[in-house]
Amino acid sequence: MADFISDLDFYQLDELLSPEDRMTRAAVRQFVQREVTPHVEKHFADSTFPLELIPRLAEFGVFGANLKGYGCAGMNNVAYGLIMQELEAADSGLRSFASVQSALAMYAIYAWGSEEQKNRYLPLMAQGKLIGCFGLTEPDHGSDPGGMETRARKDGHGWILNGMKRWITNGSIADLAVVWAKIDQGITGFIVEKGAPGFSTRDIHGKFSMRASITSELFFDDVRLDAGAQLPAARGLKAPLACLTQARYGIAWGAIGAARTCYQCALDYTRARKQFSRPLAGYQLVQNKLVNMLTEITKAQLICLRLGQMKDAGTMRPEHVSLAKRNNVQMALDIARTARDMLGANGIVNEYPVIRHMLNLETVNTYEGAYDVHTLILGRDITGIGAFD
Ligand code: TGC
Ligand code: FAD
Repeated sequence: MADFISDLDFYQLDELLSPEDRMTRAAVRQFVQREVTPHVEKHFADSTFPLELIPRLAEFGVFGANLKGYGCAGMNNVAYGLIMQELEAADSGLRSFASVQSALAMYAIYAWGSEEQKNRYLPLMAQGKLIGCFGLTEPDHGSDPGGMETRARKDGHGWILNGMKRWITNGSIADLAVVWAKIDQGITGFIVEKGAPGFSTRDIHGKFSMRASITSELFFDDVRLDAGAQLPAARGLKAPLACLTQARYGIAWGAIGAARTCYQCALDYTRARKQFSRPLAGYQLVQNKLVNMLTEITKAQLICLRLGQMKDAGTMRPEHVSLAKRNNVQMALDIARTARDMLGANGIVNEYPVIRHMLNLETVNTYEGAYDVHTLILGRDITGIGAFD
């Protein structure tokens, strides 16, 4: 089966990338084509995550790629975004694994952890020898994480943690969970290691989306934690939300990868498939769809490149990321749905990657701030009036 991984660059944005960034992208793209796409449909069908890829991803410096020190690659944010794009060109689940490890679990420790925590966990996480997950969402609190019910109470020098998290990527395969909980002073974060008495996980089955990704529930039943398990600088909802900004940044780039694959597949298919007198690509209605796809992908690429430059320059605000995540994921989902239609009956089988991407993107549109939550974040930013409740 062709992989449909494409190098679409209609506006010659490659000219704006450094040679090092282009080399990083080329290496990850080649890796994805050789070692991921040949097997990803089977993982999606079997609902398994390709664990064997973890050390290989670490060799490319993927985990914590844009963090400095502690064994991390210290790449710039454009290079990090390009990596996310190549991973998601194969499957959103692969990008999600890297996002959760890097932008959520590692970043939480990097931004809010003690020196001891950073030295203990980050080098091993960069090497893929320790896997992390990030527990914010609860069964009754998704878009409103501030309402969380998971609680930690002081017990001598340590803590006792009780509660539950749901929809947690990498949950059951993680060696450590970054868990957000309420204490008397507000919200804070804890590092809970696998095997801690009272900590258990259960995988969520029956997903039609993100099947090549593990999604779990986390349960905390009187879990006793040392004082050293708390992230000392994590005070208030701002701490987990700052991690989300990092992950949303990577998703905005990643979604372009999924869109690119669907576009390339629709282009190749309609050029080859004849109906009535000529190839489908020779009909005006089909060309209109292809041109709209190309236009939207090009706009998304421009948004991300500028966003990456602003992130590197330190001028990026969370609202800038909301615009990119909201636009690019909706764009990719629209392209995947249109591509699915353009393939006709072949659009529903796993001989082509389109329906897998389409189903995955339904999740990507929901997680890390649903589409309408980003609408409200941006609405509040431009009007000064919050419309959340
Ligand atoms: P709000 O009053 O807006 O904010 C509280 C404090 O946080 C600050 N802040 C942020 N800081 C950094 N980055 C952001 N994105 C921030 N958003 C807000 C804000 O300035 C304030 O600071 P301070 O100093 O004044 O205290 O809080 P709110 O309760 O009104 O909530 C606003 C809302 C709805 C935007 C927020 O709760 C939200 O983003 N909800 C969506 C939840 C979400 O995205 N969950 C994702 C869970 S993780 C996940 O899905 C992983 S998927 C796997 C993968 O990534 O691949
Ligand atoms: P809800 O908050 O119930 O929202 C449902 C709908 O209502 C959405 O369309 C939303 O836009 C809309 N809505 C909500 N509030 C408003 C409002 N005020 N005004 C108008 N409309 C509104 N979470 C983690 O913490 N860690 C993870 O690793 C993680 N991984 C995930 C992996 C998968 C596969 C999935 C599906 C989810 C994952 N999540 C994770 C959870 C994800 O972040 C939440 O699903 C998401 O934040 C939305 O929450 P919810 O599903 O409870 O939807």
